[in-house]
Amino acid sequence: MKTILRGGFVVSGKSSRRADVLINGDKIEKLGHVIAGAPWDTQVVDVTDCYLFPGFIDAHTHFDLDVCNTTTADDFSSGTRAALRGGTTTVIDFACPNKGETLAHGLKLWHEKADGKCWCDYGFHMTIDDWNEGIERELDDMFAAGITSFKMYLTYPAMLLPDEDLYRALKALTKRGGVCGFHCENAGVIDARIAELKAAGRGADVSSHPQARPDCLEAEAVNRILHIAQAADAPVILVHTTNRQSLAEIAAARSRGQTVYVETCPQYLLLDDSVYYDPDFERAASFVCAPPIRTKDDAEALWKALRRGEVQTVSTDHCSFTHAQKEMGREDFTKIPGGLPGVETRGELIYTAGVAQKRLGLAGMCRALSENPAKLYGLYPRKGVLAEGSDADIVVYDPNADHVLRGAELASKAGYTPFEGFKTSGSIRSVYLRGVLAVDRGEVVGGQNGQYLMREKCML
Ligand code: DUC
Ligand code: ZN
Repeated sequence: MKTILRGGFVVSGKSSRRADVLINGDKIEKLGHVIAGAPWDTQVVDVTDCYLFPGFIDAHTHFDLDVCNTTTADDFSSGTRAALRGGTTTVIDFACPNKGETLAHGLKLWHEKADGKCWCDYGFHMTIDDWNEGIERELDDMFAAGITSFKMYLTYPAMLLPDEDLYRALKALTKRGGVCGFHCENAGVIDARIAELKAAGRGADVSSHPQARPDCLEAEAVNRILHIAQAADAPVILVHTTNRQSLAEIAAARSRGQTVYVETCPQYLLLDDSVYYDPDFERAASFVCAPPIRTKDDAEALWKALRRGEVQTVSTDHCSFTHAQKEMGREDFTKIPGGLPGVETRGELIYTAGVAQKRLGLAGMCRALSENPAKLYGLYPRKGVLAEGSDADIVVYDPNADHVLRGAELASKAGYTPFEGFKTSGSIRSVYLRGVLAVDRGEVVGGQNGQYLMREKCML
């Protein structure tokens, strides 16, 4: 059975053009003016005036993750179902062994969590929160298992590595052609500020959360890892980058000749830190994530950097908790589980606040959500582009079908969205996963057919 999507604008990282798309099985067979074949073996779908994007890739999700004595609201089933509704046909989640465990154990655990449950395709990054000869030896097994990207933390005692191990690990990864993402926040000073805020009687204020973790402590960690990477001669990825000061550190490293890839997330582009000063605990706590949401000025700096290609990817850091879970921190802000739902709303938010508001072109959106993550994480050109021979992962975006985001209508088990009441410009009409209609006007019609993706090395 073949399908023709007729009359849409095919968007790429360079431009968009009116073209029909002929899907044959799970691949794109042809782009251009396609003549329908025999009516009994070709279905024609009218997508006149819609934009056709390559399926979005969310390279930063946390499904079924234990955090703060609880587990994220979304597991791989609800999380990938939500992803598909948002036009995301591939997620890359962070496999996360505990200190003292092997990488192989972490990988096995993540396969057990994900295999057979996913509604969209999926891969894993591997978290490195321990460093020794055994882990170094395991790196080759990770590449053989299709894992070419890793993550290290500069904060959280349970995850933190000392500088000498960050350096050694970066060298070992670079030697093998791997890339590593970093969560950049200074651990020690944040702990000291938390103690100060509690001593001042501010332990139950949600606004203590951003005050404990100011932008300068993210920028300090960005600066430190960039200098360690300079010494190790290693490329780095800075995940969930939030602010102007960090961007200045990145610009300085690039001017020294370093390779730095930068990710940001919709919450840092569209929201500002006033959300933490809402007197309603439930509302304020629902925005707690690390790093915290910054100022309007920081958001404008991120948009500018995204437009200029200085920020390459927009993923979500989807790490969802219900309001009931956030209640755990009503008396102590450090016990509010950190993380926001986002996998389901990213495409419409970036289209609305970016493309429709003329902060970003269609091609820029395509690069940030599809093409660049595919190249950075070794999925290109199977994913990330609508081209002959690529997987037929397609988002049909109707720019005229505005709607209002409502948490209660989303598939995520979080039960809310940080963008409640947000009026979108246009919406996702349908989503195809490897040639099969998976979402039709908001309804998930596919099955749990997500495939594990073996990834190649970085090609960005
Ligand atoms: N930040 C969060 O807010 N949640 C999960 C992990 C992270 O880095
Ligand atoms: Zn994260």
